Amino acid sequence: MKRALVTGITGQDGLYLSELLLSKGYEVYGLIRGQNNPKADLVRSVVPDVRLLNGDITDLSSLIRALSTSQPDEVYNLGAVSFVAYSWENARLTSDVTGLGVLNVLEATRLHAGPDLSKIRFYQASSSEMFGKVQDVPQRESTLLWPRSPYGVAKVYGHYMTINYRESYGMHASSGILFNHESPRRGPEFVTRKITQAVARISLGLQESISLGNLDAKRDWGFAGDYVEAMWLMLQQEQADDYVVATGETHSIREFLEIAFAHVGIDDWQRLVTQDPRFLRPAEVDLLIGDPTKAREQLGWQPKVGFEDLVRMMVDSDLAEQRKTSAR
Ligand code: NDP
Ligand code: GDR
Repeated sequence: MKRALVTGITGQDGLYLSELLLSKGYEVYGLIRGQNNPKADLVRSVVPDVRLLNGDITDLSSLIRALSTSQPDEVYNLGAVSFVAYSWENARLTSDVTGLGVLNVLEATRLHAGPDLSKIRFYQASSSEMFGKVQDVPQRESTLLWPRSPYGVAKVYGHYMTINYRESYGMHASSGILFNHESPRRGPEFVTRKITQAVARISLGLQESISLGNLDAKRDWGFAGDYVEAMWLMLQQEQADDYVVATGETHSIREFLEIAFAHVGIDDWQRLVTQDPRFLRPAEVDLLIGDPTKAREQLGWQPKVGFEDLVRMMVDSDLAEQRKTSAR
């Protein structure tokens, strides 16, 4: 039986990845931080077979302890301060967690493995946010990185440190440059879930309108359940490498709004959306569209859920959740 250690277990991807690994027969250990993490119950209810270990990716000794307890064959580093807007207000914290945290996990893994480093495979959650002010359209593995937020800068550090551990120590360390991926488990601070929650509430008469920032930004949105499969596939390859994981399609926030509102029978959605400068960013990433050719050809990976189905899945889930909450 293979063993995996997953950081960021309480997040969207941590939950989907654990479900995938458990379904493949892995023993899964999840790193959870804090004295009394409010999301521990969520993890226990969604994936009760995951064994939770206390630790924080900013704390090297907690990582060494987690590695020693779990003895993993695979380490997936998903833990991060992941909300881009928050990263301007907390640039130092973001650098410590999203940037230096990667170094800690790499170093703890190297120290734990000792001379036989090849026995552990490592995955780093890199991001399309690293492309920022994009230098190629579409963006691919070789595209010059030009991050536009403290989050993006921290991810670039983690990305290159992962490559450096591969090149310096021969570590099986892969970096997945994942484009935005969403699901009913997406945090409500991200634009997709903010919209689908509001659309559900507006259609049930629980909310009047939604306030947003830049509606013209374009993203390459896929389904998180599909993307965690690519993470796993990367660690099953003989050679570690870096891969863009994306759908190859891009859509604006406006298009997302249009499909979400249409799904609940509202066509004149513009009257329900207000723009609030508080949600604008000091520097925006205007356009993301990935070229997933390498992942398709080398990993045999492709997304299964298309954009419109993703939007509808999220609205349906929020409708069900809101109905349940308002019936209480
Ligand atoms: P989430 O924000 O849902 O989850 C982030 C996770 O990181 C949470 O489990 C959080 O734990 C954990 N975390 C935060 N700080 C620390 C810390 N100091 N030590 C240990 N864990 C910590 O993110 P996603 O699941 O969406 O994303 C997973 C990873 O993939 C992240 O690294 C993100 O940056 C990256 N990524 C995400 C993309 C996306 O579109 N979703 C695209 C590209 C990359 P807690 O609950 O305790 O806060
Ligand atoms: P992003 O996701 O920054 O791409 O990072 P987010 O959903 O926060 O923003 C996407 C785009 O929507 C615009 N936008 C708004 N965003 C939010 N959150 N709230 C609003 O009200 C709003 N109005 C407009 C933003 O300006 C932006 O252009 C996500 C995270 O998961 C990162 O961790 C990950 O690395 C990248 O995706 C790939």
